[in-house]
Amino acid sequence: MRHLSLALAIVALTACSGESEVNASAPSPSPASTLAQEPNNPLFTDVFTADPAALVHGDTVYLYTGHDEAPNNDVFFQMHDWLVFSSTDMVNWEAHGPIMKATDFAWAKGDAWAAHMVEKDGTFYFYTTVRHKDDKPGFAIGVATSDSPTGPFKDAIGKALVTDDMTKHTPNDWDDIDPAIFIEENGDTYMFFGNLVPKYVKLKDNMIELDGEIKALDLPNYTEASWVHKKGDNYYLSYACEFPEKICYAMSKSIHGPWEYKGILNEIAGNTETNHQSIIEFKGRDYFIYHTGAVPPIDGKPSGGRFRRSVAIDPLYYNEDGTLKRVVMTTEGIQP
Ligand code: FUB
Repeated sequence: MRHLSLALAIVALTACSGESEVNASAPSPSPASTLAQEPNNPLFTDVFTADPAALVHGDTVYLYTGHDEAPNNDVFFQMHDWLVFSSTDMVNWEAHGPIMKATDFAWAKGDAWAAHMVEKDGTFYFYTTVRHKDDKPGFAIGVATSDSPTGPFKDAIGKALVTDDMTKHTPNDWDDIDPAIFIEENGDTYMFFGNLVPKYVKLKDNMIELDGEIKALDLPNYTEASWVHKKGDNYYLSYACEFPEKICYAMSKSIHGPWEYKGILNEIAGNTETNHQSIIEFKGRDYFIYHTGAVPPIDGKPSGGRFRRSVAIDPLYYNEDGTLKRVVMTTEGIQP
């Protein structure tokens, strides 16, 4: 891919200068020549990936992504399955292929939107957004399980965990999307989700049933993409805000809030108006994982963009008081 970028840049430079041949003896600027280091963002250029959800398991990070397959950026999302990649250094990634398709949920029509993986007692639980069949129209949340982080995953309950008719906060049929799971140290587990109205609900110990009512939260400019993590005694709820989407965040001393809004964590990412973040600590460093539309046209195909997104990673830094420093999105990404 880097070679291809270089070739494309040379072709473009030649075209702009009106020269008909590349002068092999002249120094030719390349994308890499503007960087001090190799470009590691986006992570993958042979497949479009979106909505990252990373799971740290032992000495490995498993990165689950949506899979953008829209033929160009004029059509809507075409997302049929979810992919997984793994790394032990956040630089080198191994692709393991799809873990399941949206239609593996027999009750789902398709639309493999954002998901989240957690592990409990040796079982991997994959919570995800899909479009439900017409008996319960609208987007829904399902849960699938496996004894391996790379799957295969199977529907754990044979029906949706959350359907559109279970919440009435907005008239939209896509307002129950983007599950994000947080497991407390005592094992209590909560699922955050929503579009326009953020919501959360406790899960039973079996991880596959709701335990109580779905509650709405009040977070400024909330759009979607909740993600909850904890550092020290601070809880962080980050989310896509406004549209085009930035990533904003709030902090609390309890999973139940109150959540204090802290502002923008990441600005609008290049060439896509959605965003979706994942925040992890791995081997003593903190990471912010997101998507951009930054893949250039390859082999004459349409470039990355709003429906052809690509996952990227940059470091995340905390201030002394626990607040988060604004993310700096880079082309270099994570270096060895
Ligand atoms: O990828 C489809 C949808 O776009 C996700 O569910 C949202 O978070 C947004 O990224």
